[in-house]
Amino acid sequence: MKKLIFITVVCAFVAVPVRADLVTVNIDFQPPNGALYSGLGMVSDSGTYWNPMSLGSTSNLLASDGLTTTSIDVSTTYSYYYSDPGNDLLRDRIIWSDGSNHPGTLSTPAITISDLDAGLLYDIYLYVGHYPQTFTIDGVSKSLTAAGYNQDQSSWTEDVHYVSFLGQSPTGGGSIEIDIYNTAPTDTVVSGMQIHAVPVPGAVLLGMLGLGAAGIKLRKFA
Ligand SMILES: [Ca+2]
Ligand SMILES: [Ca+2]
Repeated sequence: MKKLIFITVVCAFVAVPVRADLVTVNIDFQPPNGALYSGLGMVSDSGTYWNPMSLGSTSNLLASDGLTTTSIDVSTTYSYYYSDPGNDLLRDRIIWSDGSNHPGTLSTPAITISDLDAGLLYDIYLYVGHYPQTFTIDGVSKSLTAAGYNQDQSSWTEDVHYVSFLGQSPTGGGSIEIDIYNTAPTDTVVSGMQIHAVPVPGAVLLGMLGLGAAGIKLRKFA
């Protein structure tokens, strides 16, 4: 019986497609030394750590546990930043151009995520306070209407406080590019981003098949 339990445990570990690199990386875009958000986003992940990021690029971002160093790098072409009172994620942002109103201003790509695992898919969540925005990934555009700076995570609503792009496939080089357009006469901004790795559907299927095969073997042992 002990042998059977041992085999069951081993097969479970082999079959379930848990990967150490299935991480979530959170970024709070803000001025240098801004008020760093700590808490949940809208991704299904219990981590509460958010990497602070201002202009330029940041390498080897920490996972949402605040401890694990990832390979993931982010660079932006934003050129300005600003902060208002409110929720620590939504209240501060980086801005395309000089912070005045720039209707129709386009930055391509505004954000480049690189050194991703080309064998995984990624859910990308983008957060903004106050300013309506349109984000585009791989030819698909999503808009948010934005609300004030003060609402906390329990009130965040898709297409108002954030947009999500699920199951994005990186390029062969491991990159995902994000464009930003402003659809109203307002600043082009971003306040936060979550990058959440998910297994490709085929890997899940293989895992289930593996578990099924293990079950057949176990019945033979019994
Ligand atoms: Ca912040
Ligand atoms: Ca922010």
